[in-house]
Amino acid sequence: MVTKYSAKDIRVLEGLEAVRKRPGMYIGSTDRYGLHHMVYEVVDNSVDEHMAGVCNNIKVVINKDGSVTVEDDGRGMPVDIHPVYKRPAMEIIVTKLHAGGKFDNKAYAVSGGLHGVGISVVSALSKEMRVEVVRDGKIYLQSYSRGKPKSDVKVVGKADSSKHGTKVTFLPDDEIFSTVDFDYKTLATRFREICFLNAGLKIVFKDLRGGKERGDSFCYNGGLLEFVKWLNKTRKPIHSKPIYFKREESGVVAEVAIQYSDSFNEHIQGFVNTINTVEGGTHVAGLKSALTRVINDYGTRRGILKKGQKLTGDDVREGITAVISLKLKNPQFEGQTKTKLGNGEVKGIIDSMATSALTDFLEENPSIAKAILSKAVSALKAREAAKKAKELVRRKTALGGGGGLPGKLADCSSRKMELTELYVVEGDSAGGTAKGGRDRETQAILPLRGKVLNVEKSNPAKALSSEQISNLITAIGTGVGDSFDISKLRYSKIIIMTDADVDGQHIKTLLLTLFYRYMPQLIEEGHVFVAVAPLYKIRKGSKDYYVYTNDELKKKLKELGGKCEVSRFKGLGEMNDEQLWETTMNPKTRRLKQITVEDAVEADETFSLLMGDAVAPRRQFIEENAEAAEVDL
Ligand code: 0R9
Repeated sequence: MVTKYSAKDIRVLEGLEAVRKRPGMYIGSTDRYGLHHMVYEVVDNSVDEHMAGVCNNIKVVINKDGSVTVEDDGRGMPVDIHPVYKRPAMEIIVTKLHAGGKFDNKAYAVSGGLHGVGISVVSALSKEMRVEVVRDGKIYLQSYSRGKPKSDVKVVGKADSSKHGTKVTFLPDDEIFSTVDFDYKTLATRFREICFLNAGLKIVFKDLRGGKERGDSFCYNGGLLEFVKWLNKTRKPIHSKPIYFKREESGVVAEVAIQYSDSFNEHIQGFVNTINTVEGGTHVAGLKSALTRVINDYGTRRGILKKGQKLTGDDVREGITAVISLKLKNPQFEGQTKTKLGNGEVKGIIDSMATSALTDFLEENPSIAKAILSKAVSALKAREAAKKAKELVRRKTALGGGGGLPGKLADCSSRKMELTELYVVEGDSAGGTAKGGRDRETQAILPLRGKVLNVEKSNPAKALSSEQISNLITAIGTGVGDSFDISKLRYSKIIIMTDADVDGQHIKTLLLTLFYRYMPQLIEEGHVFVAVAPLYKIRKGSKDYYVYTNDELKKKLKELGGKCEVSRFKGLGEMNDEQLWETTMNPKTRRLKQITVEDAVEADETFSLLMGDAVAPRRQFIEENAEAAEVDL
């Protein structure tokens, strides 16, 4: 039935009620993303205070009861009586929704925060909130519940007159959020990023939840310079001093740090007003075009490039790690997740600014310039070799019959792309079981033997000519890199199915990195999935049941009653055709996790860590994740 609204049904939502009715409009969503956003929103207030030059320390604590406390040493929220509302400013800031987000835009030269909706939204979506302000020798306090004050602002004590700051504690409302369980790593990663982007700002982070106690402290006086070095910690840099510049033009302040490593990939991170522009945008485009031009010009001028030899963008970015951070007044965010900078004028501004800054840098640092050019020239040579190798593969498949598909592939019979799925399966034995269990019409199986070639450490020619990878690429049909063509995609879902152990995790990371590096559009358009394997097997009598989470295990045991044997599910190889079909392949009962660009970026980072040259961080990662790898996916 279609509901029709007439004028009398439309009620103008007022104030924070609107936020509780449509939380997604204000914080993006009510899942874990929105939950963590609540913390960012509060911390952003403190960061704004740092940008105004009056706050150096922020403390964030996840309390035992799951609430979060954020404390800063800024001026303290104003508490004087607001001339229009006749209430203390602090109460207005926390309880009134303000169009455009911030209460007083004048206070901020440039404001951070993805949604920038302000602390009143956090208050509306919290069961309880408490704000304490230290100013002018007094401590002020007000508490709220679901956005409504529980009492007036009160002076609750005296403070040293040199002390000042704001302390906010909030407990997210479990009636609004699907989860209220904060993830330490997610928050810590964002705090680290904030500190790299705001040189000198210190964030102390603590988790006091029972059994999970931990903490970190972030402060980087070197800012972006330290950021690129940190990003490169798992790689081998080819020059120790990063390229660095900070310039202002037409109201845009840009800071850029670049350091090349011996890796074969590019890692460029863009930020606008401290927001991570995961999808890139005009600032990144401007930097890339300047890089290509400047490096080509330098190479030609110095006779490093032969006549007619021209480096492509990919050549000059091979092995690059770069961070570009912009401060600008009216950023326009576009894209699927609103993390792509859209301001058209920015491209030209950054291009011209970076062209002059990079030219200066190369002229002043000839040995670094030489190292970068020699890297780019070998990329050019590898690209030419890869082209030849690709042509060879193409010719081989054209002559090979069977439509050129790899022999290992058990293809499906339907050619209706929208219906078909490719299962990429770890190992020949699980591959065999999957072949037996599948729906032959719509599900194709490609078994992968052993570990997929390490993409980060191989140049493209080697990666693409390895048998495993060329089989996978041929099966998918689209081609890779410049010749990628989505219209040739042979399956609408590409599903990675690996064991839930460390090896499986490894192969999954490798495959995601491969897709991210060579066929990113597959991920962007939602074609890549991971099959979630069950966590436990329950045996009652002669019947087996599979469950995916600890909660489901408890529920199922209760439901079954009596004597049951529970075992940790070890690998796909444990199941027969029918069981594999029921648990991981039947579209009606299976669980798939769709891979997002963020997942791929995370895999890419994990990958560098696992494959890079730095041993200590790799060992730490494996130790930290050994158990997680068994439980996750
Ligand atoms: C722990 C989280 N911190 C905050 O939420 C926080 C907000 C805030 C703030 C100011 C200083 N510190 C803060 N911490 C502030 C003070 C003054 C001017 N601008 C900002 C001042 O003393 O003149 N404010 C956030 C919003 C506002 N203040 C206001 F301007 F809207 F009032």
